[in-house]
Amino acid sequence: MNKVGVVMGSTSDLPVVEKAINVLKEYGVPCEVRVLSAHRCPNEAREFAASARESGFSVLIAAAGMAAHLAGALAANTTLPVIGIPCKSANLDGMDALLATVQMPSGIPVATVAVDGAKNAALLAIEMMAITDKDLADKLAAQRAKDTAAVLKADAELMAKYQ
Ligand code: RP5
Repeated sequence: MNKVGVVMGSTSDLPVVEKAINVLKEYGVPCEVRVLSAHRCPNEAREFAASARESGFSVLIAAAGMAAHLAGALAANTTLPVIGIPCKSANLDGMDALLATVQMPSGIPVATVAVDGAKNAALLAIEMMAITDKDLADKLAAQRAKDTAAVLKADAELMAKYQ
């Protein structure tokens, strides 16, 4: 199976990014985790993205906060799908990173998840890999069924309590 690249702009993003890493591990999807800043080491970030396809990656996840250019900078240098996680920081509640990540120019897409939405970033990456992997698709469907059952159980309990 090909890998998912999980890249963050700083180790200060790791508490958020770990949620994505854990989901990828739960589904048995191999990942490589890197710290590569679009601003502090732009050459290394560019090289990583430019060689990602031949290095065996299928999807890249990029997490960054503040002027969050990492996902866009990676996307500019690869035609692999790039999923951006805007990370919340102290001053602007993540709105800065959200806009910097989501507002990509036409031709260079970044699939942006919610602020700190690391779990959905991992699930979206897995869904992309599941296009050609039936085992992964089955695991995703099983999890959806569990999630549905949990909501319906909570619904039945609430109805019983407040009837
Ligand atoms: C961004 O700036 C990083 O992704 C991080 O979210 C933010 C702050 O980085 P540090 O100053 O904590 O290294 O590039």
